[in-house]
Amino acid sequence: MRVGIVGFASSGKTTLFNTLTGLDADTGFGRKDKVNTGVIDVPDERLDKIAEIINPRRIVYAKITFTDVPGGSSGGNALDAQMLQEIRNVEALAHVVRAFQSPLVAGAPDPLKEIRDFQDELKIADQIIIERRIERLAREKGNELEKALLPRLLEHLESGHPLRTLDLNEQDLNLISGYRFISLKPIIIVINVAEDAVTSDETNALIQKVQQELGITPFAISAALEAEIAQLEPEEQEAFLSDLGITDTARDRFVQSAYASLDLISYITQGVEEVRAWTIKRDTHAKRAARAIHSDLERGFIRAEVIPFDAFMHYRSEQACKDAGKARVEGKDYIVQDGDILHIRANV
Ligand SMILES: Nc1nc2c(ncn2[C@@H]2O[C@H](COP(=O)(O)OP(=O)(O)OP(=O)(O)O)[C@@H](O)[C@H]2O)c(=O)[nH]1
Ligand SMILES: [Mg+2]
Repeated sequence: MRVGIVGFASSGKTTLFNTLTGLDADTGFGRKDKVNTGVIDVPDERLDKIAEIINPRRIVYAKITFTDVPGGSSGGNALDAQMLQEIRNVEALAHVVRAFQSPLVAGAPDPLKEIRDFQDELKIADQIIIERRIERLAREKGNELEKALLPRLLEHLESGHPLRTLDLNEQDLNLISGYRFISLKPIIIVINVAEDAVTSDETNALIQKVQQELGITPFAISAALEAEIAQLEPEEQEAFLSDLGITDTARDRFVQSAYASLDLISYITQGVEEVRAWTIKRDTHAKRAARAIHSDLERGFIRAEVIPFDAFMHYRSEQACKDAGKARVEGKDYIVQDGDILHIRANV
């Protein structure tokens, strides 16, 4: 999955990027023009446990590619054409909001305003595209379905709502997929707080407020502190975190929070060659889920053979699961569950 780290200047995007990827991109003032990219494995104990049993040649974790997209200041044209292009290319957004006092920015932080302003940026960018398209469609022959749909999108944006809160069916989504609207993308809000404020009352109040206003549960972190911790050796990291009363690294917490708020799950494929996780949206049916592996598998989908993870752990082999009646054969409409071990049969 590709996640764009977005937000206004000096909110701590690159600091968060470094924390998550373990890389060392330049932070601080005047580093606005560079887009950073890094890939991480999504930790998944289930893969390790299956591998212990079947000893595959390799384990392939799901991956998240982070793109750190610089942004301008709130109030101006924060996102130029190149930045918008970068954002269109990702599948989900992590919006970093500054809630710490910064020597680089005058005045006290105002995270709620920053959230509202950035949400507006996303909506306006989409609105401009839609308005232009509607104008052109008025002059040209075009798809009638699209002609009917676009004004609905525009109205939703004009009344102040991002496209992701509009009820769109699969046909609608297919019609507009080429536009890669940015207010349609699922979003995580990362509130970057001062080192001593991760669990403060003020932070908790802010989290609640954002939850009420946007229906999104934000994730609070002190990126600068976590970036320092991420530079330590693994054993030191653990000791340091447990001193702070934190059990997981920022990366682990971020990934968990991202999967929960983007409503993602993983299914697993296994064999002597590899044990591997594939990320999909919750409530995806088996045929569509096959696309994560290859679009040919979706096109030629015949059936899915399913073993729940817990059954595999209990019976410890595919054959034993079958003998115990724990392996099922499912059709294209089966809703894939988190941790399902699948064999997808297809005509390819
Ligand atoms: N005190 C404190 N400083 C932070 C924190 N996170 C980032 N900073 C500092 O804020 C400054 C800006 O951080 P960056 O990560 O470069 O911000 P950015 O969002 O990438 O900024 P641009 O790329 O210019 O848009 C750096 O000096 C960081 O060290 C934090 O949690 N607490
Ligand atoms: Mg930066």
